[in-house]
Amino acid sequence: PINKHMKIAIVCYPTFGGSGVVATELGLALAKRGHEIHFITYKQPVRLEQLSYNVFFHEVHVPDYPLFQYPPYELALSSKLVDVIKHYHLEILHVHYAIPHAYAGYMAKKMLQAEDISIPMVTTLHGTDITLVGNHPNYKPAVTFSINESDVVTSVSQSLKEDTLRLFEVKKDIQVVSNFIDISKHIHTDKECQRGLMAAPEEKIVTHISNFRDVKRIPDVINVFYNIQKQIKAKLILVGEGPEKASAEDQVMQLGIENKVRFLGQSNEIHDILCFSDLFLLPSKRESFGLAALEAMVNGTPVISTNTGGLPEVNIHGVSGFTSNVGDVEDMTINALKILKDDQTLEKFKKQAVEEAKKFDINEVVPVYEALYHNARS
Ligand code: GMT
Repeated sequence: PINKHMKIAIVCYPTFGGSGVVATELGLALAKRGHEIHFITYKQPVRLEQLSYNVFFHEVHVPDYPLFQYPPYELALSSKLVDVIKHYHLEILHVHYAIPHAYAGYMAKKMLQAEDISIPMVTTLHGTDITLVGNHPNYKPAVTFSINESDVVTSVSQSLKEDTLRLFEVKKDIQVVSNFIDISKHIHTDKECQRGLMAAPEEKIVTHISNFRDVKRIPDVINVFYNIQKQIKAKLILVGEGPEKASAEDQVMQLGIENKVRFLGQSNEIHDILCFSDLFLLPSKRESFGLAALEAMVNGTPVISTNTGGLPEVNIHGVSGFTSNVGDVEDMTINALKILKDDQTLEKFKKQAVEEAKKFDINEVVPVYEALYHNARS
């Protein structure tokens, strides 16, 4: 039966990125439903509550040696997978991110096959593994191979499925299983949100959260805010760390808005921050889904984003916020001001954002993965 409890290995990146968050939340939800979950990665995932029932964490150590200019992580991961799968009699291997996880997973499967142990591998494509990194000629053959050798392939949005089929010669069927959110964890009442920490009562709070990579177009975030604060009293909160952060600090200084901008760095309190945010900016050049936008919406924060990739599947134009062409700072400013112009309109968009977010309820998505695992095993 589908509801039979399974023993599942989850491989993901343990960092702040969306793919790691999705993998961790999925594992925790599966554990709550009685499955035994084994996270296998190089560091404890940032959102992992280790003290949960049915949750195990196995750290991959990569021994260093002067000969290795590049420590062989895939080798260490595939060996760890073999050990853990054998020792705990795991039945499903779910890897998030094609490289190097699906690649290492394939090697683990082959090593286990030599010992007559078979385990199906489910690969979830998250976006950067396909559109940014995986598509690089140096990686393309390995990514194509890893996708085609997976037993089940899923993508986090319809748009990512289309990109994958366009960029790679994929022989496998790709199932869209959209990213999700645990709504029960994130519905706040106004009382709990500590706005006073960041802004005066008459100021609106605009927020951006990302890994500050080029693809997030941080200069657009700052330019849209610059235009907003010329019209209304507002503060900008920037959360995250990454290569574009230093130039973002310079840009803020050059525009002379440093007393209106707070850089908070990496944070585990993003839901508390989003709770008191009035608007979320995500002007990315590419985005397969935009989990940060969904996290904003569930906290009642409308979203101004681009219309690239999977973003229009999440942020519904005119409902949860607005979408614009990549780089169209003017249009994003106009849309932002449409939402922020009066409290009644803002309240309407906040409510609509929550309603849209509810369509991505984790309770709808976890059974889809369970069914998928079940089918992969039979
Ligand atoms: O956006 C990033 O740079 C991080 C990246 C990741 O691998 O964690 O995010 C990707 O996966 C997320 C979870 O599925 C998606 O919500 C993001 O849209 C996607 N990023 C891109 O496609 C650029």
